[in-house]
Amino acid sequence: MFSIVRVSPLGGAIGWFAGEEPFVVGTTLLAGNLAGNEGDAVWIRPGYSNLEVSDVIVCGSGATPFAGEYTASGSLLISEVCVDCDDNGEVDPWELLLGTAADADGDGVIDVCACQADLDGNGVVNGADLGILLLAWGFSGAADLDGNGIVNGGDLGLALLAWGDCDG
Ligand SMILES: [Ca+2]
Ligand SMILES: [Ca+2]
Ligand SMILES: [Ca+2]
Ligand SMILES: [Ca+2]
Repeated sequence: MFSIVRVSPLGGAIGWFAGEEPFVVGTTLLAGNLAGNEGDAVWIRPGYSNLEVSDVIVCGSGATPFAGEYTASGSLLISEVCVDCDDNGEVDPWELLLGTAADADGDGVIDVCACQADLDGNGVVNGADLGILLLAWGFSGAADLDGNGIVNGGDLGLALLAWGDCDG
């Protein structure tokens, strides 16, 4: 038998207490979870290792998204920030997993955001845009490429990913 505290496609946390039978968590987004104790997104009771995650995205969780042993099949993406570069309220990797957003060049940045890092709009992401981003460091605004409310290292990473000509 098992007990699931809460599983939902958008926001939820899983507690795996005593499953005798293997259980698969498939195609699930766990966004923005915090646990009072440990296992901010998923907690597995010590001694059990039969929880399987398959095509799961965990983002915006506390410091320890997983506590306990689990097996991963399919894809498992764990990231600190729930990136939503197009501000449509949907976590981008989740959109890519579901196929509701396109990423033609497969770099993990959805196509509509390909040129978002071109902050001065001249068709190329280069040092000038980096300068604008650094000026906005610590603030919100257009340079907040991942939409987490602050311009910081995550946005710098996205700008570097988009470096060069805008071709999307
Ligand atoms: Ca999005
Ligand atoms: Ca892309
Ligand atoms: Ca530019
Ligand atoms: Ca940001």
